[in-house]
Amino acid sequence: MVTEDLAARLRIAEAVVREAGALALGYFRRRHELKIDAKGLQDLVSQADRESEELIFARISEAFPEDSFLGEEGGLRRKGPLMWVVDPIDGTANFVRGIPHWCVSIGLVTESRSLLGVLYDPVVNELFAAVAGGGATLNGEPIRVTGETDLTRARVGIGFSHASDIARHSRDVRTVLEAGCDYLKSGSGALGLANVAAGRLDAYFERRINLWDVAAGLVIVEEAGGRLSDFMTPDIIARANELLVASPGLFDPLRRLLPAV
Ligand code: LIP
Repeated sequence: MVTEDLAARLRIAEAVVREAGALALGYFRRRHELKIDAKGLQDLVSQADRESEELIFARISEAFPEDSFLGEEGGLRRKGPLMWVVDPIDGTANFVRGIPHWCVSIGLVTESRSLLGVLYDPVVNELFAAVAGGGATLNGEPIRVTGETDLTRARVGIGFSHASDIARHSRDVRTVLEAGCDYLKSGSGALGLANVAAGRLDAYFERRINLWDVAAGLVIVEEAGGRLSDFMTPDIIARANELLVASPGLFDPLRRLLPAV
C-alpha cells in the first residue's frame, strides 16, 4: 500500500525529473558550447550537470524543505529523516561526446533503503518510476524483470570507473564471458538498472558505484521483481559500494561467479 505522502512525492519527483531532463537535453543539443571539467581520471562534469542539479535542488527544497538533499555535484545539503539523492546527468561521458545514452536520476532514501525513484531518459522520452509497494513503470506501464535462469542466454550490464580495480574488473568480465553470458558496458549505471527492471538486461553489476548513480534504480528494480545485493551500508554516502541486481533466477549463479570482496 502506497501512502498518500509517497504518492504525492512521486508525482512531484516525476515533474521535476522531466523539467531537469528538458534542460539537459537542450545542453545535449548544444554540447559543443559546453565547458567540460575533469573531476578525476575519466570522470567529467559540465555546466549541464551543475545546472540540472541546481534546478532539481531548487524544486525539491521548495516542496520538501524538511528533507535532506545529496547531489553528485553539490554533495550533501541539509539533514533530515528522508534524503533525496540526485544524479543530475548519469552517463556524463556519453553526454559530452554526443552519445544518446544518459538520464536524470532522482531517488528518495532512508538510511536503509530506497523508497522512491524516478529516472528520465529525455532522448527517447522514457520515464522509469517506482515507489516502495507500488510497482515499477515505464511511461506509466508496468514493467518486470526477465524470468531468465540460464547464464548462457543472459546479457549482463557491467559498469566500470577508474575508482575500481582494473585487474579485478578484467577478471570479472572474463568470468562472466567464460560462463557463457553476453555483457554490455554502457556508461550509465542508472540506465543499466532501469533496463534490468524493464527486462532488457538480465542483470547489472559494478564493483564500485555511488549512491547517486543507483538511488532511483534500486527501488525500480526491486518493484519490478528483481533481486538486489546489500548496497545501503551505513557509510554509503561517504564511499562507493559494490552492487549486483538481477532477475531472481540468475542472482545466485551470478553471485557465485562475482562474489563481493
Ligand atoms: C557513471 C555511472 C556508471 C559508471 C561510470 C560513471 P556518471 O556515472 O553511472 O555506472 O560506470 O563510470 O560513474 O559519472 O556519468 O554520473
